[in-house]
Amino acid sequence: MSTNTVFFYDRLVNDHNTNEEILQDLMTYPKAIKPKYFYDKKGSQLFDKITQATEYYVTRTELSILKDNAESIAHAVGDHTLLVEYGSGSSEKIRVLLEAVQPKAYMPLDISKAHLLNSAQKLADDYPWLEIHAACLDYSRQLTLPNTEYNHKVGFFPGSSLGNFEPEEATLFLKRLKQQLGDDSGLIIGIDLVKPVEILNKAYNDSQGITAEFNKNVLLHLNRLINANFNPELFSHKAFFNKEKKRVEMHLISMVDQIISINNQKIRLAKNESIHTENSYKYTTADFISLAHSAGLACTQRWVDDNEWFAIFYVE
Ligand code: AVJ
Repeated sequence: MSTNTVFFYDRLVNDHNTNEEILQDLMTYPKAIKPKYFYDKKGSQLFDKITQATEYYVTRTELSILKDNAESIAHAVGDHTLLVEYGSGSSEKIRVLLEAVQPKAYMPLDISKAHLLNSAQKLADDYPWLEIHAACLDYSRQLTLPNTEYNHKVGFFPGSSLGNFEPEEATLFLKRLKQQLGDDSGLIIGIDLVKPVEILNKAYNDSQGITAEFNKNVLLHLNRLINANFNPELFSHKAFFNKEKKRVEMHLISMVDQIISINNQKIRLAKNESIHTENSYKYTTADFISLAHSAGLACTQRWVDDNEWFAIFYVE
């Protein structure tokens, strides 16, 4: 029996503009699908499976940094806090922070409604003392946070999801986070660091094919969202580290010449043509500090693992 209720805010807008934007990205050359569309119910489940894959060091490494430095992070965060998580997914990492920080309230934000509700309810059961405000929304859009009584807001943006943005977009995004969180705020941000290319390539080409399935699943999501008829079996998964741009790129490669119908429009894909589905930018510590700086933010602390594969920064 649960006595701790979750306040829920449904703010996901899937409007005409969204569909137009998806269509535009598929009609320009090179074709692209924004990575936020990975996360339908199935996609969120597949992502959770990726985080368990041996080759995908990202989640495991970040979690170990959180655990090893929980006290120090809690000290940076301070008291009387509202923790706001951008892209909360299964809300697993936050557990470490909840225990160390003992915040007043927690506000998970996620684009995937079923996943968000599930995770928030589990958390409410496990932490009866915690006030939870869950908001289903697309955090890449302009937004105002649901109103609460807490002024000291600290953002948690884990997993290196910042890497999905182009560096210029990332700067604007960090500026916006600061505005959303207010004057008396801080930000805990997880950043995947530049590392040897073999490790990166393996992490996005796991041997069980989970990442490939995750990549192809975006097509099934679009089929429902914009009434398209993609057949995922006619695409192959491609992921590699682009050294010049310091990013892992994911693509879906059309294995045949084909025509996709989307509502009453037709889109042609040549054999071997790519749909670019994700960039995952990797940063050096210096790169990230200067990115934060360009957003008007200062990095006051950094926590890393022994290999320096991943870093968690506190920015103010
Ligand atoms: C959730 C964006 C951080 O880029 O590593 C994992 C997504 N894509 N495997 C990442 C992802 C392929 C992930 N982020």
